[in-house]
Amino acid sequence: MEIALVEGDITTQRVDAIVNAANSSLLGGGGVDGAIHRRGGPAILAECRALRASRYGRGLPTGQAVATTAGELPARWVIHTVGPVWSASEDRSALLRDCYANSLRVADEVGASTVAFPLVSAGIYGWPVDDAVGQALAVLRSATSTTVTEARLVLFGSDTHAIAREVFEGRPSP
Ligand code: AR6
Repeated sequence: MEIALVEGDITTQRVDAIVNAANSSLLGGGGVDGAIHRRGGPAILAECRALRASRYGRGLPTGQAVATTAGELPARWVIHTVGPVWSASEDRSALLRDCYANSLRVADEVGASTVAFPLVSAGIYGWPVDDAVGQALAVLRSATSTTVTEARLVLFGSDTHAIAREVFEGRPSP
């Protein structure tokens, strides 16, 4: 699997699936979640509501992932995952890695070969960007039993992209 780092907006990516940093309600929010629902149109929310009614009455648990179609977005699928809220006192990184591993598994299930990921938990949920990149790469680099051929980490803004590139290339952050 090729791993690519790009600076940009995930809603414009031409890939089979984009991952959404959602919350357990699956009913939308701010950040990348807000952008995906805004640009993708109401079809995504309608499918999320149906998932709540059928499979996730108590919400999608942290670390899990589930797919809907992508409405008006260029992608075919949106894979919704719920990252953990950053905690300085508790190591929740296994849950963050679960988000990437489970999103890849769902991508396999829907037959998506190219997948774009945002930096899950690194916005409103407060995860430090360098560590969020490290957790993402730990999963993506060790993924062997997936049919995904390209995992694209989409960094929002030049600062985030610069930090991600340093982690990607193994350089210490300044
Ligand atoms: N494209 C790519 N990345 C983006 C975009 C975009 N259009 N917009 C923001 N980011 P966040 P979280 C980056 O806050 O921390 C929502 O309300 C952003 O700069 O979207 O997992 C949900 O409903 C950051 O690097 O997600 C939840 O309640 C990264 O995406 C909560 O926020 C993730 O930031 C989830 O918080």
